[in-house]
Amino acid sequence: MKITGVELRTVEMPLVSPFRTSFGTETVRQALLVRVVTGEAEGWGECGAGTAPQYSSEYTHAAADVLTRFLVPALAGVRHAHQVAPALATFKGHRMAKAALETAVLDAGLRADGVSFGQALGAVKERVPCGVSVGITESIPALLDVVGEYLDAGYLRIKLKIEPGWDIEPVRAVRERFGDILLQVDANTAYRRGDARHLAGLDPFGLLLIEQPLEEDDLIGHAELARRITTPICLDESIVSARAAADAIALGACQVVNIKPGRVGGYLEARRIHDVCAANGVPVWCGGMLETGLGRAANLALAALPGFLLPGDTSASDRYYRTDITPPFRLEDGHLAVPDGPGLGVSPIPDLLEEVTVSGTWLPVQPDRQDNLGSS
Ligand code: NPG
Repeated sequence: MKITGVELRTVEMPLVSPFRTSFGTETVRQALLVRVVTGEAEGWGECGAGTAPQYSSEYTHAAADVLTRFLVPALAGVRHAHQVAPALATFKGHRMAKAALETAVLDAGLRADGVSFGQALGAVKERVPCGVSVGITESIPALLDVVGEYLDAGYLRIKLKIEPGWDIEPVRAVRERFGDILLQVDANTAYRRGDARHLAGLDPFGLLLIEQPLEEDDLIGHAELARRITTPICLDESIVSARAAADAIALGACQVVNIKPGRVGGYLEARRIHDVCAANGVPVWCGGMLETGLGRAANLALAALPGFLLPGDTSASDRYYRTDITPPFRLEDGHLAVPDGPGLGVSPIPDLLEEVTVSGTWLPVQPDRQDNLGSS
């Protein structure tokens, strides 16, 4: 499979409602889409980076820049998705940009071979149970309304975003109103080691987990916290690779892992993390970064692997966007279907994609020496 070139496209899509977390509020999702063109097929990848470096150090413009200057040129000679990460390894960091590129190469290869993402990754389910992530709201009554709507829609698990000043009381209110639902919280690094006693205040509420309470480089702090609270700790931002997952587990820093392919450099590394966690008896679930239908399709395939034992942040298209750029993913009985067509199994609808595109660049991939010798 020879890669002819790569198109980078920035899209901006209004969210159906603002999404507030401890690191900021998003009202419009700015996403960088990557289209890889080969002689046989095209493939798509979506970069999880947001407008500003607040969830991680990556952001859309930086991702476009590193792809243009370094990552796309390094594809010369790459024939297969498994060769992408080694070809990019000389460049530090930028995992979300690397993930988008690897995903697009993988998608092109799988479409050419008529194999779905799910088949390629080792999916064992045709549909996956879905949760929903609920942002910080202006008041507790407003939160209860939002949670009630999501439960009525059929979501099987609720995740509440928390931060200092918005933690125990919202959790208590949701428990009191909705009883024994599957409930978890996500702090996005908003707490410090000294907050252990305060966080133990969440213990009586029987949460599935607390996600990333402390800073991403504080594995020891998480291990200490795990000894002081009974709510299981799940790591997100800290887990940037299979080795990081193995270290966190060995240190006792987490009992559950959130896998986001963008955060870890792609679906191939995401699968390795799944394998490490499964080997250690650690349940995993699939996180989300407000993806369009393209990223969602791939996340659903990953979430269908056997170690994904908890519902993920893989919500239906209408939880995010009035109009998605792919045919919408719809919740049925609390589940989303795993696409089974070749590659991602979905493609952007050209007119809809055009409407939300704010910029685009075409980057030809130079043939390398091997190409000139005629190998395929
Ligand atoms: O359903 O896609 C979704 C959102 C889930 O809460 C969610 N994502 O911190 O995990 C997170 C958060 C996020 C959103 C992270 C945007 C990064 C970017």
